[in-house]
Amino acid sequence: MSHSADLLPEAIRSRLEGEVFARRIYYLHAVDSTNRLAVELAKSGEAHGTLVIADHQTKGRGRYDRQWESPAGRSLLFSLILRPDASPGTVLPVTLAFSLSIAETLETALAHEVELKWPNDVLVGGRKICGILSESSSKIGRSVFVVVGIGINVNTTMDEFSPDIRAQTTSCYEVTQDAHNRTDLLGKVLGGLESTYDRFGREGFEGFVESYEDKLMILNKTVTFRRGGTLSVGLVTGLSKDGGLVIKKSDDTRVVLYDEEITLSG
Ligand code: BT5
Repeated sequence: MSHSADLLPEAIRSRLEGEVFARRIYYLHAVDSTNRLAVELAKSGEAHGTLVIADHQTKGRGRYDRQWESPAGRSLLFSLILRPDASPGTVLPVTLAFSLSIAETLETALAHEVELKWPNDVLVGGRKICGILSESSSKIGRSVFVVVGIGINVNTTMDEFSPDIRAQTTSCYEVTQDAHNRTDLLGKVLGGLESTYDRFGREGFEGFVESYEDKLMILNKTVTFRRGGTLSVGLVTGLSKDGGLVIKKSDDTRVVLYDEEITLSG
């Protein structure tokens, strides 16, 4: 299989639906991490909306130094450079709004229910199909840039994932048992992200809260989280207007999480 023909910039350009995202494209057959490269390009002044996309990553990044598995020729692996005209506090809600947008695009493409696990996982049947990693740089109260990195498992088969993640992972191919055209899917995903970004600019995150909660698979579920070195348990009751996860603890106190890892209890 030719790894790259379907993701070359000309093919991508022919599928673009929006006007700003991916007007400038850096395509790489292989790179360590599209996020790493996008951060470097953003630091040297690359424009808002620039797309960095690779057919293969040798050191795909997850959160907290975790790894993102990126078998060659199978996935969508890309990063967008954003230059929001707003405070660094927008990084979490933009990431959430983007994961909602990707979930909606995948739901249409796969004709299958797609769910979200706060903050950045997109799941089908409880298995992760897409992960998002946002990295930002700010200057006195203002984001200079945000790089949003997105990995979508498109035509990956189960045996291409390492054994330790197979049980929690899926791909578009595994869901529909059909190969998917990565460029078509990318065009749709980018179109959805651009209109989401525009709407976010007009309305903020508030307008996305209800739709996000509708897809939130941990809503009304008991989760465990670590805060200040202490493990706690509580019920997820929804999202705050700025994207925090609202939890009710057994003593009826309410906490809002912004950065903590959560796991489903029991
Ligand atoms: C994420 O991290 O989910 C963010 C992943 C972002 C990847 C994109 S690819 C393009 C761009 N360039 C980069 O270098 N990164 C971004 P986290 O929530 O920490 O999840 C990582 C965990 O998901 C791993 O520890 C594995 O358990 C699991 N995992 C790894 N590869 C996976 C895959 N391909 N599909 C599903 N789960 C995976």
